[in-house]
Amino acid sequence: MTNLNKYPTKDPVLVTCGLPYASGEMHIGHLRTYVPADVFVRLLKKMGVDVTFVCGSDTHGTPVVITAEKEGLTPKEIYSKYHQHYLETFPKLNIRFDNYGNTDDPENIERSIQLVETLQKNGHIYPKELESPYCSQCGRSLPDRYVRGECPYCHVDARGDECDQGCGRYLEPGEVLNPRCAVCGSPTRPVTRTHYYFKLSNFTKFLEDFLQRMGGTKNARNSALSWVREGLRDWCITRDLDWGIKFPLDKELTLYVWVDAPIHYMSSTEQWAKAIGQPDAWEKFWKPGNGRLVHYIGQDIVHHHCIFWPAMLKGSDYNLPYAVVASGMVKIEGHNFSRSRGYVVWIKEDYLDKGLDPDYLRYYVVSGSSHTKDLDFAWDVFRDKVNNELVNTFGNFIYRALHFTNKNFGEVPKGEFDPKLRKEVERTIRGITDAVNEYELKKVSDEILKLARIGNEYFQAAKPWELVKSDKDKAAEILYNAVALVKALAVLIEPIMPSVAESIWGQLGYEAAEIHSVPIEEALNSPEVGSKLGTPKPVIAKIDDDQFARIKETIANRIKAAEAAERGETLEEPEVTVTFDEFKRMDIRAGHILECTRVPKTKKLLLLKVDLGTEIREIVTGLADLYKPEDLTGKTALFLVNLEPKKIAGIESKGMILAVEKAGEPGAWVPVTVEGVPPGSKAA
Ligand code: B3M
Ligand code: ZN
Repeated sequence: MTNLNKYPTKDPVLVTCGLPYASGEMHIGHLRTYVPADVFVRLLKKMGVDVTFVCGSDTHGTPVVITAEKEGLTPKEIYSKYHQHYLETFPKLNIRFDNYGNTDDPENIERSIQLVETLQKNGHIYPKELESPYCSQCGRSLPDRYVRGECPYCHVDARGDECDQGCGRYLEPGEVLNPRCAVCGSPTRPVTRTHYYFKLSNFTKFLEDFLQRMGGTKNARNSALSWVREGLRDWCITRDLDWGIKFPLDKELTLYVWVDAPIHYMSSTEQWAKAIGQPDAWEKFWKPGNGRLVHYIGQDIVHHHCIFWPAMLKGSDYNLPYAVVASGMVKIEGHNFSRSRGYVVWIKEDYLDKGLDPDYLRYYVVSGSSHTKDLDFAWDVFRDKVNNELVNTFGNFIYRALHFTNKNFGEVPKGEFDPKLRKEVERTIRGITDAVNEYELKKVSDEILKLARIGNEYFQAAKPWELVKSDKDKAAEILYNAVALVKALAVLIEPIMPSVAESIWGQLGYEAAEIHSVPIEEALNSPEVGSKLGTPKPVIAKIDDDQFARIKETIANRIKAAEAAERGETLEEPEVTVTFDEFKRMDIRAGHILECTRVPKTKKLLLLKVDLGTEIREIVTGLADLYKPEDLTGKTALFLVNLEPKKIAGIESKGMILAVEKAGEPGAWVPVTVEGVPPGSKAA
């Protein structure tokens, strides 16, 4: 049996979210976990629970190394860039962690080493020879995502550590059949080396008991139980990879990323504890006791969180997860999420930069599907949800109630909370509490929308716009109740739409930001007669038709381009014209390349010292895979010299060399060189 009657609780609760790999930008798939987790945290706060919320960027492992190689940067440069991106983007979505660190932080390195050493001391780690794939072509070992092959279970093409297109199983190194190098495609040869294993098989009995008690969603518990019953193999926790935390028992090896990533939940809590000036406060969650660990994750990483992680914690004498909440995945317009096929929604580029309100997306994610089911994101559905559910049902009631009351009374009119309506609010709060206990937040948005509907019907049936002429006291009574419902809606919607709730709270005449700390019971306290109201204005805006059409066009073009690329074609770029003035703004000049050197620790970058006649500039260019420094030194080429300066690999680059791409050979760039012109000569 799982725990009954879980929330509210006096026990401290730590909520964590799966760490995004710092190797790409945030997309809507990420929100499937982060938004519900943030809503859950805000709901617990409203219920008076002592809750802390931590996360961080995952900076190790092959996802980061592979991206670094592609972009010609070091792993550290890559993770710093994307870590910054996540740090800035979460708050813009009203997702507020109490701490957001990263797995390369010193606290995480220290804690990971401590944990591994404890596991070793407790007899859970042993060395064993492992035969794993090596690529002679690339001259390296192929851990995890560097290798692809056939899944030994479902026989679909899989990557080294996970059957990503088939059964979704976690795969051990050396396990894929007919392995080939994911970078160059060559078949591999096996090499033998001593690696270190975690004695997972010793934890079989423990896990079977633990999982039956563990809270959270059924999808997590049930799949984990079935893996335990299939039989657990020991887990290889080291990798032959240059990037990551050095393995304490053999410094030539690196700790597998899936060891130090969840440990960051602990070190992120330590960082939070330090930041609030109570360095021991992390222990109330992580030392065995009554602290509750609640992990929000995607269902693709259940194995790591329900098998490896509790066994690691048990084996190193820490507290165990209280609940694992696993979400379904996100589809885009009915298609499986795929960057390469264009089925993706980038949070910054496609949503925030278009000026769309983050709260609407939060509402979509929460209300769009049951937590453990897949969520389909479709732009038309998005618009309908905003324009119908949010504007017509929720927003309209609030605006009409406040606007009409303000116009006729200028303050909260005289009245008493109708017991029938108050009961509806009580029922809504009960429904929300049940939803929290089931980790099923769609029920929260459904309950709130239902209450808004009740408000609309009440307003419509009582016709205060007529009463105000015939029976002002009666009108006052009705409007008093309408305002009471608005107040309840503001309190209850805050966890899902924090900014919208602030705006309503301000219009009710309260200090707007206080809404975040108002307890849920405040929804039952009707407003004080005679208190002043703020200026009413609509709290939800309809999605603008023109803007919406532009968004859809961008997305449709992206999908078309991806389909064309799949067929090996490039789409004709639509004809774009620039005015002569626009052209004149570009300062293109001949520059003499005095010096050319490789940028250390990068694969693609060259640093040029360029004589522009009046000055010598540093310009970074990504041509190192095509040209040696001596190929470019001494040449005179064309440069755009008034391009905005940009830091590349820590160097301020002021300008760009012009190059042409050979027709039919994507990526084959030839610099535009000129002869017989002195440096600084201007092109037009
Ligand atoms: N960095 C991202 C993923 O596989 C991975 C999560 C780590 S959680 C400890 O979804
Ligand atoms: Zn499989």
